[in-house]
Amino acid sequence: MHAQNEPIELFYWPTPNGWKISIMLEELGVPYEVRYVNIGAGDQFKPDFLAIAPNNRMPAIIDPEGPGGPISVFESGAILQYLGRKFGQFYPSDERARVAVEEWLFWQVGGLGPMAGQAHHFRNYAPEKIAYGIDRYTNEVNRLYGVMNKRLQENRYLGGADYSIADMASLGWVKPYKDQGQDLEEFPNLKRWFEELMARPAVARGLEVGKAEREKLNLAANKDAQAMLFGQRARS
Ligand SMILES: N[C@@H](CCC(=O)N[C@@H](CS)C(=O)NCC(=O)O)C(=O)O
Repeated sequence: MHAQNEPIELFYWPTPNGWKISIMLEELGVPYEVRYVNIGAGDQFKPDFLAIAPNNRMPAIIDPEGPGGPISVFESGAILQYLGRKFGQFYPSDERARVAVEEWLFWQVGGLGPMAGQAHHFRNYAPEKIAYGIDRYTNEVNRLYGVMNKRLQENRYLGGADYSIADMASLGWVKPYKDQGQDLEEFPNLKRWFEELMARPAVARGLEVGKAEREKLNLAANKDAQAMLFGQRARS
């Protein structure tokens, strides 16, 4: 595996999108340093962060040992691919296997993540309980869980036979399944996958990163953080 001498900087907050990268870095066992981006306090709008992550969303990384010099990467999927390519792990180089991993990686980034995020919002954070929004996103997450469950009936992992960045991407979004109104008993293959992954020591370490910070923020009760995160419009 490629050696990493200087630590990778991880711009991070402990949420499902942040966990993808803390898990990957723990799985790789490469040195990294966490730079907390407290999204409830507005750190995502600081100019230094926007310079590497123009979408004002974490995670992002800076690899001081990038190709030809330091490189920054934003968007969790792009970060997972970058790290997988660089270290030659959890992202197969065989084209067929790679395509399967990419299918499920993009499925998570474009589907499971946004839909589960909306389910969290309408179920747990919206100031009014809007039945239409709750039902729409709870049902869509249920459909997506069904898609994963079917895939995992014939494949041990989402990408196929091997554990990959596609699994790391989805795990953090299944972890809060109760907040999405889901019951894993309905999805036995997904439950088997979830329990296997949660038992991996590197996954446990990745999920621990910044846990205390997350508990301090308590978004459901923190009106200032909600004002920072909800109702954003274009900024000049
Ligand atoms: N598509 C992005 C989504 C990242 C994202 O939504 N991050 C959230 C936390 S889970 C965030 O930074 N929110 C800050 C904000 O809403 O201002 C990715 O996969 O990296």
